[in-house]
Amino acid sequence: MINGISMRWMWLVAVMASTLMAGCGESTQQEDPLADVSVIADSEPSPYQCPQADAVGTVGRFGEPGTELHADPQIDINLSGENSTDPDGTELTYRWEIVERPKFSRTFLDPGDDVVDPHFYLDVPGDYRVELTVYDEHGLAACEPAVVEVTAAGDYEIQLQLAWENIHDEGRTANLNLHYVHDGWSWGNERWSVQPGNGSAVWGDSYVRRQSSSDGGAWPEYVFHEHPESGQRYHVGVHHRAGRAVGEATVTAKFNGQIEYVSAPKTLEPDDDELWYVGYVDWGEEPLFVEVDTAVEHPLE
Ligand SMILES: [Ca+2]
Ligand SMILES: [Ca+2]
Repeated sequence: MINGISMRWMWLVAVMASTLMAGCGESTQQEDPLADVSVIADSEPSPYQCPQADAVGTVGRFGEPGTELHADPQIDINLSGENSTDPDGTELTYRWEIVERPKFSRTFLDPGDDVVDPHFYLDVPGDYRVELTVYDEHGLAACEPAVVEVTAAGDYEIQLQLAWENIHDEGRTANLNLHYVHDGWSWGNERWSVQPGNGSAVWGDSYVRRQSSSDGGAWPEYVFHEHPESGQRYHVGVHHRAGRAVGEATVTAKFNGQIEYVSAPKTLEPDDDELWYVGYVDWGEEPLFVEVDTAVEHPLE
């Protein structure tokens, strides 16, 4: 028989043991909050509760915060984990990770993966999934990670992508520029083309916008064209700005989200005078991309 006093002693020893084990975790977590999670998790009963991760993202600077976002490519997603909480009231640390991204994406969390509110750039159209795990002061991980999913759409009637590799670059990057011009007008016309000197245009009921990376690096450039005019023709070109590395360019045309045309890779030398006339879009009942693939005289940018 175990009397009442022995029972109370056994209970006290058990509580002291679990408190000591938890105390070990607390004393070492300062060096690495991830290292001793298993120690805490295995100690029963734990006096601590796992924190709750909460993550939201905002498209650009003024969007509505959410967890399932739709955005144009080439815009920033601003993340926030500030609504994460710990039932024990301890300070939290943050660990973000981009766990899914589209092919060719090179985006990263800026200024880092361990701040409460990093941001990242949708460099390529497609699906992104970001997870946030928070850790409390005892090193205990969130019960489950919080998730933000982003679809960088591009479900425009006409979407053009210019991507390129830098070759023979000796550390330099090629700066290629995508051009798109309404039929009947010259390359570089300020109202009837989009190019480095003109980022958007309204042609009839249609709206055209050009997106490019500001760093001149090997990130894709895009033209998005909403509501193109039926029966109209639009020309597509690529210019390699002078004084930079050689670039090997590929142009892709999507109609209504489906790939319609992919060019063969094209090597472009730095040159001020020539533009690679890739081809043209004939927008009608059955839209076509017609390849031309020739060099034409290039206007000033
Ligand atoms: Ca806790
Ligand atoms: Ca460019």
